[in-house]
Amino acid sequence: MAILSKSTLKKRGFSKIKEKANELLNRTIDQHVTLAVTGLSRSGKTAFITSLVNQLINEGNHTQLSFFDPIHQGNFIAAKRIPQKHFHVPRFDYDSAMLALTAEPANWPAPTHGISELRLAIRYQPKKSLLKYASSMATLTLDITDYPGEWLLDLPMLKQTYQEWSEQTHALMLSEPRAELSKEFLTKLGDIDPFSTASEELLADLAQEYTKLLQTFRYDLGLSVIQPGRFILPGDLAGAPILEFFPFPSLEGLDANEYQNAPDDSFIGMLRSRYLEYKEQVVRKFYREHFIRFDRQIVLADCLKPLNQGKASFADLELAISMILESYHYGKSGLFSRLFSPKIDKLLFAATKADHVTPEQHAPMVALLNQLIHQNKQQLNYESVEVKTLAIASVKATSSGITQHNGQEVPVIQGMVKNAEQKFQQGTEQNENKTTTNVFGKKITVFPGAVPNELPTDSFWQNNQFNFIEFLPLDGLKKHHGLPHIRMDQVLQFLLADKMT
Ligand SMILES: Nc1nc2c(ncn2[C@@H]2O[C@H](COP(=O)(O)OP(=O)(O)OP(=O)(O)O)[C@@H](O)[C@H]2O)c(=O)[nH]1
Ligand SMILES: [Mg+2]
Repeated sequence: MAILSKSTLKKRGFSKIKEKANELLNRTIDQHVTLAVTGLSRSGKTAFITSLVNQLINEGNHTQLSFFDPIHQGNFIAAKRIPQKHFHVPRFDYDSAMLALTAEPANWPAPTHGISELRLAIRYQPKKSLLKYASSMATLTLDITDYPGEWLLDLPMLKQTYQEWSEQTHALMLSEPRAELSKEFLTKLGDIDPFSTASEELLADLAQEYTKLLQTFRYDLGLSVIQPGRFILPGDLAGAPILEFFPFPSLEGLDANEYQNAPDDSFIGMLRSRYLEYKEQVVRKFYREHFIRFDRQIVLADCLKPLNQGKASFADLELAISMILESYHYGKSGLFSRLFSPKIDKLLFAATKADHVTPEQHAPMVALLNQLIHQNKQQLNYESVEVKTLAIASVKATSSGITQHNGQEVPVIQGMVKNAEQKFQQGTEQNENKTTTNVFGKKITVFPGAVPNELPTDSFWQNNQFNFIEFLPLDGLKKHHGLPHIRMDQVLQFLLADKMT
């Protein structure tokens, strides 16, 4: 039997104590963050999560994260993907997103339609926290959840009866730009006796028509206030009867008693019970099962597209943001706090696609987003939630520079145009001589316009036109290199740095 020296025994004893202390501290010190990423469809959630994961797992390999203290101060060690916590929630498809970005020619990841999750283990060296006495290495587990911002638009429904919701939605459908498109649907509803026995088939057809209208509002008119949000992004509820209802226009004039006593199998009775079921089984369930678990939230907003699409689209974004904010309205009187017990302690609002504009426009972008968020500041009470706004590009697709125009220096950006194919077919002046075989090779240099630094007024809309162009990702991106970005390091600093000291 080998005889161990006194010093070896001492060392062993010490490492045992260290192990025990580490175990204890791992249990007591919070080393887990659940980060939720949301935003309306096409706001940039998939690109954002892909970039965030990419920056962390490839740190040191062409990454630029100098404003993220754990890297700047040298305590970041490495990060890797590990199996997610909830097996019943779809996995965030990082690999497909990276495949699209690194393809030749490069492309954006495909749109997603529901909730997904991804888990990272981040190794770091504790320098300040108590952990440094116990271990030279600690692990921060980061759970990231991607979910459609449209789902948050449904929160206000929880405090509305079917009648109230119908009245409010009807009013919206009577005002432009929705009115013209809604006419036919509203006329059809006007012909129905709400107390007559419902036909399931007719209900299903009308619900489908209402869903189509919502899709047109969102995708053709660029409007943001879509209720119920699940109708255009149903996730796993696609085709379920719980989504087969719609607002009924003429409830205002109904006798309250008559409405209350409407038989369950009447049109109004069926619509009302499906509405109630939707609130319970879809809206409330999402908040109960997912939302209350989130520690930190990032809300992404594409303010440039609504600016491009004009006054109505921008006004609708304003309204949608105020509806989304209800989920973070933590005041004692806030609906949300009364219904649930949220625990979010940091909330980041990011204006995405900052690479669509020249760098000096980033400050107005942030100012504009701040106004969108804080215009009802008096009513908003975030209490213990720390809030920040940033202009970011998760995957930078342009380069910026200065050009001379009429003897003056003009800031410009350069990138590959996304829908060059359409422009080619229309035969715009620059490309008349080219063929469509080179559609993805069209590089353009532009000054896309100035971003207003406050909410645009009527006269502003009359005098200004925006032309923020969509770009393709840069060619030549590599799977194991950090993706080019704008301010992703500041995002990480705000969301994670305090957990890695
Ligand atoms: N130039 C640039 N474009 C971006 C960036 N992020 C997103 N985009 C553009 O915005 C589109 C939508 O981005 P996604 O990340 O798919 O947005 P999403 O919120 O996940 O969209 P849904 O899955 O449809 O809800 C992309 O296809 C790109 O055209 C960015 O950082 N820079
Ligand atoms: Mg997506």
